[in-house]
Amino acid sequence: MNPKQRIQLSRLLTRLDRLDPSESLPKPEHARPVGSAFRIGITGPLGAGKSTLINKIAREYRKLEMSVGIIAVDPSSPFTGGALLGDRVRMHDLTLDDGIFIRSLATRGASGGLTFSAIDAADLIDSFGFDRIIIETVGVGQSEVDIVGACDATVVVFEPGSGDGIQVMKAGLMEIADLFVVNKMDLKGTDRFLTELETILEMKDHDRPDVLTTSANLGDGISELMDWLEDYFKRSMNDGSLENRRAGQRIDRIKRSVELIVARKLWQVISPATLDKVVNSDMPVRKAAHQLIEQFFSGKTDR
Ligand SMILES: Nc1nc2c(ncn2[C@@H]2O[C@H](COP(=O)(O)OP(=O)(O)O)[C@@H](O)[C@H]2O)c(=O)[nH]1
Ligand SMILES: [Mg+2]
Repeated sequence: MNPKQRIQLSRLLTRLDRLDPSESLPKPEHARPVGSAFRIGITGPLGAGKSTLINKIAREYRKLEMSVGIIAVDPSSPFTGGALLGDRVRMHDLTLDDGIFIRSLATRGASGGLTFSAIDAADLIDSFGFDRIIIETVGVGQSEVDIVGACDATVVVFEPGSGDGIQVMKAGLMEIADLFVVNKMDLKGTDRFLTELETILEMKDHDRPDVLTTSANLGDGISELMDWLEDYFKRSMNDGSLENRRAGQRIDRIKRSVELIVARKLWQVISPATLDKVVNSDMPVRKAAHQLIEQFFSGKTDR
């Protein structure tokens, strides 16, 4: 990616972040159809080593002459200023590479929440011709889980000895993970954690995700992780599961877009006075909402 394209992409991403859901972003020059990049969603608790892993993965892709777009969804993101200094230093040489593009999303954006902006951002980066897109989220909240669930492969990273096992179940990470990575294998307590994870996985009734172990800062297990990712990509492309998964994601996004646009339009035509009247009535909340919606769809609005 040349400096001019880099600037163009950065500007479009900034515009995207401020876009109203009913507007569309202009198509960038020479845009490639969206969907060519393989998208990897990486989530897990803060400090598990996700950024360190992503750094290593990105480097491996560069060795294979593939370009990588990285989206970090984290209010305290290490990829921009203001965050953890150590992380920033780690990412530093990556940011000087032409084949790497890094973007942080810390705000909710205008266009209907973090999930929406993150996936739209991935589309945009994809259209600029990147081969791989990696999205990092701190995966405990619902929108973080939604984001990585909207990728082609979902990787959940844990560090042993932090009592995360229970969190896996609570946060719904079991359901979305295609792969569990147990990082920091150089630390104590890894065996116990692996046993605990196995126990949890055995209780699962649907497809069991694979488990890999790494020590990201030492570079251990990275080549196995790369093999897994590329193999997963090939496999899901060949057996049609990638296509199915993307089709389902597309339906979800279109539905969500419709909801956002309808809500936006509704508040444009229902006047504050009408809203006031309903708010100040004794009507139950749900009934009040129904009344506003009926008014909207009947077209008998006051603006
Ligand atoms: N001992 C050990 N520390 C690691 C490993 N991977 C990452 N770390 C350290 O763990 C801390 C958090 O890593 P980071 O990648 O920022 O975690 P994130 O919050 O999940 O993105 C940093 O100080 C890393 O250097 C590992 O495999 N072993
Ligand atoms: Mg991080």
